[in-house]
Amino acid sequence: MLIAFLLCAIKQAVSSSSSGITLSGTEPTFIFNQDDHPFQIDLINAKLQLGNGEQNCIEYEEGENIYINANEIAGDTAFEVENTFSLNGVNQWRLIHSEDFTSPTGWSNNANSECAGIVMLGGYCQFSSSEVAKTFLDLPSHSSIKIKATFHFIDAWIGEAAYLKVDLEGKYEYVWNESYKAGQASSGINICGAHHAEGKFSSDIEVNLPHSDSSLSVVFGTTLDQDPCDESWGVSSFEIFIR
Ligand SMILES: [Ca+2]
Repeated sequence: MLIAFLLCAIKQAVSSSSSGITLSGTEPTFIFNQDDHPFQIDLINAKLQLGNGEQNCIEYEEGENIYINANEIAGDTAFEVENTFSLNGVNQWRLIHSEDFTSPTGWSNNANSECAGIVMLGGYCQFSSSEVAKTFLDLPSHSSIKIKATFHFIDAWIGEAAYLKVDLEGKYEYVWNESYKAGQASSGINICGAHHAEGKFSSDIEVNLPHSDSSLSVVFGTTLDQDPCDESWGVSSFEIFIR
């Protein structure tokens, strides 16, 4: 009697179809009964669970979320997240834009150059007193923004300042600035441009801001006032993150 009941239950839960195996009936379970590596697929109230019967490694809720419980996600292809990626309930930063400036486009001045093996927007004999700006449109929904970049001080700066401005609710705000004096590098190394040593060739920029607009305008500039072949600057590794 018991065997007949089990066979009936299995027949109800698993029926073959032209394209594979169909699980049907109430809360069906498909069990891979391997002694050292048990595995089962459960469908419970439209939630699909994959695991070993005690712990689920993947749960899928129809129209809702996929939960992955794994120590490591690896593969030969990219792992891609289309929407918010959360860890322990905390939304993670998503990189939505990255520029290496090998072919700058959309900036108010798209000049680029290479110094010390680094390709940058602007650079020696390119940028001095003028600002360079770019507006990014159609950003995905977000409440915070993070801008990362590397600023390069080149040649004869004498205490002038570099800055990054961002359009926040219709008003440009200074969100980063830093100054540099070439005199502090009198025994320094000349690594870019003219004969003046670079005492602070690279300076990292990282700013986090409350921001929810679908567009973002950024402006890099300086208080330099001389020829760009005497004192200049560039920007590399520009990235925008949201969450
Ligand atoms: Ca130099």
